[in-house]
Amino acid sequence: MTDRERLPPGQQLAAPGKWPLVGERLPAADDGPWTVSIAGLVAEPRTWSLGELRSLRWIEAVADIHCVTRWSKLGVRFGGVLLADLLSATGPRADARFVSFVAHSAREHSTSLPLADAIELRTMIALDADGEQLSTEHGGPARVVVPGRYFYKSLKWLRRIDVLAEDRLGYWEAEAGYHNAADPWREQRFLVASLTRQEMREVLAARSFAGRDLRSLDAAGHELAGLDARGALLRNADFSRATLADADFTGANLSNAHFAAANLRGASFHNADVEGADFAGADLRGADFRGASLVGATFWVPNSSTADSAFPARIDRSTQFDERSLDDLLPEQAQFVRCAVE
Ligand SMILES: Nc1nc2c(c(=O)[nH]1)N[C@H]1C(S)=C(S)[C@@H](COP(=O)(O)O)O[C@H]1N2
Ligand SMILES: [Mo]
Repeated sequence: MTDRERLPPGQQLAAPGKWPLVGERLPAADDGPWTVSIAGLVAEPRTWSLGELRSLRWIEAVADIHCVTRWSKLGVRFGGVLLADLLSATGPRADARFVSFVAHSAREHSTSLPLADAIELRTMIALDADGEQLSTEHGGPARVVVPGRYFYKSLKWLRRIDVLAEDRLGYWEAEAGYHNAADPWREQRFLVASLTRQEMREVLAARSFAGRDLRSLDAAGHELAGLDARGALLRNADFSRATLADADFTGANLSNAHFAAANLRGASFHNADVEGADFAGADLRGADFRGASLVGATFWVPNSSTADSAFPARIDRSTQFDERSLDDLLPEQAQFVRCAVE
């Protein structure tokens, strides 16, 4: 298969050799030698040290990473052990249906999968990537790797695997509305809006966005010039074709938001999270992206099939970026933006 064929819909390749960091940057404080345990609905709960894990049947598997914020990194060779091998050492009970992975991290980050899917997808506990020990920022000394699911199912700093009868939603699935099934080939990115249709109409009429949880808001085509949306949670919000001149999105979370063909002249995205957001066809003259987090953001779509993204964003010298955020852009996007701001 060519690289293109290996890219699920709406994904772009990260620059060769680059592996963006997403979510938590560090595990919780060191509390002694690292262990991984299996608990819950098993005949015999068990705990392994890192040395014991390395002495089990060792698996090398090449996996493609697909982040929900629209970047992919193909062909990472992970080394580790199969979840199935650990599970069979503990003997899951007949009523076991789900596994929940729990991290040794500040918020006890977790994510879950149906047990049958986890096994069928050849989920592994990875200790190595591309022949070296996993770095701490990427989940070392032990992370989950679930091939064939968005990467938020691949938990960093694995400490415990709970075997459960009922599902227990993970951190992103519960807090950010990420889709619990997470199949990149079906673009199962987001599930739920935080508001009802009626609540959305009220918020749009009142134009009071600042600091609110408005994820998956549908504001397509709305007239919202001068909007105050500072610090708002607007993941996956739809602002396609909206009028947002001079809108203030300072510090907002706009990850995977849609701004195709929107009027954003003079809008501020200062310190905002716009990872995976789509700005194709938007008017960005005078907009401010300084301090914004831009991994996976789109400013033009090669061979676009939708009218809203048929044209590249309007970017010129008056559009402000800083070097660090430009550096985060995926290669095709960086090239376009760097040319446009000259
Ligand atoms: N413990 C923990 N694991 C996590 C996360 C997190 O915030 N905490 N984020 C998830 C998400 S959303 C992604 S895309 C990947 C990112 O892994 P990376 O930073 O190695 O690229 O880790 C996943 N596992
Ligand atoms: Mo992610």
